[in-house]
Amino acid sequence: MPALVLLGAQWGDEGKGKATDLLGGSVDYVVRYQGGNNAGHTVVVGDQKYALHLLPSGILTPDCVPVIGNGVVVDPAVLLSELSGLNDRGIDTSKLLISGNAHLITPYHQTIDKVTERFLGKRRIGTTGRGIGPAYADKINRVGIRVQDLFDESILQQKVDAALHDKNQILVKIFNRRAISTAQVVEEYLGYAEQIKDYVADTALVLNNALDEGKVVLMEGGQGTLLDVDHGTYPFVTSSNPTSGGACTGSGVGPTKITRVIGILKAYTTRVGSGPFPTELFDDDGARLRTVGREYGVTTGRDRRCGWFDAVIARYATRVNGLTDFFLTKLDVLTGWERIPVCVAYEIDGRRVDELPYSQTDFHHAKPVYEYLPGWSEDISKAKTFADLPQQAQDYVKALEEMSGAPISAIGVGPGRTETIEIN
Ligand code: 2SA
Ligand code: GDP
Ligand code: MG
Repeated sequence: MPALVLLGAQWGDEGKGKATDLLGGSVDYVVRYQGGNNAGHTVVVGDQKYALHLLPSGILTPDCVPVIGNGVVVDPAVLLSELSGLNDRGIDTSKLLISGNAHLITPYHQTIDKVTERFLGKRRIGTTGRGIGPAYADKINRVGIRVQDLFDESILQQKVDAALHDKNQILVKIFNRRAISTAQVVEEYLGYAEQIKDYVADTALVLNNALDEGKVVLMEGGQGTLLDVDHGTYPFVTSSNPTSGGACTGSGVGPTKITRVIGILKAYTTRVGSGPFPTELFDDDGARLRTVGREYGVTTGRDRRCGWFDAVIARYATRVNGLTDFFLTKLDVLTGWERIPVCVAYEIDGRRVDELPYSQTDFHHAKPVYEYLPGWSEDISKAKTFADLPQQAQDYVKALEEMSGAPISAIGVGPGRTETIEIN
């Protein structure tokens, strides 16, 4: 039986949390495979709203095993506070599994994230300040601390010491900050060891055994395709691989086990942080998308930048992820516009370009080429079938499907679980 991947097709915040929660009832495991507590995945169940940062959205489905895979960077303080927050609301979190190979975020990663952003000034990435980039940098530089290191005090001490050696020089000499003490970090992290030890497992083995037994595994991406460190708008990206390849490396499940790759696609576009965004709006339309769509960062509370749908990006997401289908979200937010612009191509230095340019300079110069689709004014939030949608909304969905290169298998018409149209 299969593994499925669910990921963001744009710059994140497409509604992955809701989509994962929707599928939760039909899968046995939900795995986060990259990122960390930079993510903000919202799930609305009845009158309850949950904002998940590090934990997989499947944690809200009683029979589902939530897994934090080896590709995730884990801040143990955030992990414990997220778990206790859910426990206080009556959610059972005891099934959680955490890979012993996942890397840890420490306070020095957060410090470096923040001072680097300040140092970059106008060229800053607009990170979430959670220490994500510096933690991944240590992983790649082979000086990272892994979850399993928490259970051997001497190893932990040596590794923290090694990791802090260069960082303290940089912090003190370049950034004029105080040095961080190894002893303090070790003491704090040994305290976490006791509290998380029962969750730690060889998750790659668990998942592969489960797949062999016919169980269904859903891999839930954080952020989105255009924030991928390899395939996104580098350097304005996160430091991991939200694209489908990352699901394999970040979980230990091989590509031959994956039978479906779902791209979550917002009916318009948003982005938080810096970087190019061809369809960004600076006018009343942008402000209206933000207000109606409640486009504010789930982790940082920042205003999200808003713009029209960009089909060039959607096609690119289909290509680099090998998408089998899309869930189109937030169609309801577009209700009330007389006509809706959709970007079908770019104009770059006087040329029409139909595919995302690989050159970052070209992408910075890309201007949207718009087609205008008729809007609708009816409330669509109660629509249960595709036929319930007004003709113009049906035509908008069909046009997006045609331009984006993969079928749309579900449509979101509101934040709640039931505000979804499934298409067979
Ligand atoms: P980082 O912190 O190193 O990962 O930041 C690098 C870039 O990645 C972007 N990023 C995100 N984009 C959309 N949503 C994210 N999660 C939160 C949310 C964001 C928030 O759900 O709203 O609350 O601000 C997320 N996480 C990282 C980030 O903006 C940088 O462009
Ligand atoms: P994620 O990071 O991809 O999980 O998305 P976020 O949770 O950061 O942002 C998506 C927001 O849109 C959340 O507030 C969701 O509750 C909300 N949402 C998801 N799907 C829909 C939809 O179809 N319509 C509306 N109006 N809101 C939605
Ligand atoms: Mg989000």
